[in-house]
Amino acid sequence: MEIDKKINVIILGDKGVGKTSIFNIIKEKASTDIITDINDIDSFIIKVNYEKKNTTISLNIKDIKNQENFKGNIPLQYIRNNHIVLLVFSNIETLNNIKEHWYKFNKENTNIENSKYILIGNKSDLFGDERDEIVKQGNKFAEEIDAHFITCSVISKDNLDNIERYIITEAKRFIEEEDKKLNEKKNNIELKEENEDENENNYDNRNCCFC
Ligand SMILES: Nc1nc2c(ncn2[C@@H]2O[C@H](COP(=O)(O)OP(=O)(O)OP(=O)(O)O)[C@@H](O)[C@H]2O)c(=O)[nH]1
Ligand SMILES: [Mg+2]
Repeated sequence: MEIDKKINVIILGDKGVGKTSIFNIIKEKASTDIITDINDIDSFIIKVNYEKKNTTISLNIKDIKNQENFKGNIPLQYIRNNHIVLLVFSNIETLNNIKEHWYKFNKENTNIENSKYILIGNKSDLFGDERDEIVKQGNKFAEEIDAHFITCSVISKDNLDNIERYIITEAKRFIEEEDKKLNEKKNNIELKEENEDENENNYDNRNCCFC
């Protein structure tokens, strides 16, 4: 039977870096309309077949509306259960805020172990003289946090397909890691039970020799 795995994806980054524009680009492939939460969060679902695991993945993509700035109050319930985090910036200053604030903010408040990150340098059409530095620093930080790094532009349509592609790759990676952890746990329990059985047998045999 097919199982449905739900993967939550949130878009974080400074005000105005292009989060909603990216959300709308990904939305073009969505299986549902946008659902607006009373608490100012927009979301939609993309369904993806994961044949290897006989599973359908429901990617629940979320965008926070009316965000003021980093200090603005983002309710922590939005941050708790995300398996994948898109960290969006658009220049060196907003990249620094990803490193100093957004990444830590997510790390400190999430309940998900091993959440996956995709670092997105948007507005590549406006990088100008900062381009080389953005690419250098983006690659370095992505390596530090085990993330994919892409630059893109919603305006010039540069590299946009790769955003969805990476989200799907990371969703599969998350599911594989979770399955591996579950199997290891199961194997450990079985091994423990086997050892216990063996000890019991040894005990019975010993008793037998004494009688
Ligand atoms: N030049 C350029 N402008 C862009 C790009 N992406 C978004 N913009 C513009 O940047 C502005 C802000 O984009 P949004 O998508 O609203 O940014 P946001 O991060 O959702 O902003 P908040 O929700 O206010 O935090 C808009 O005027 C967009 O048209 C891009 O790739 N290049
Ligand atoms: Mg927005």
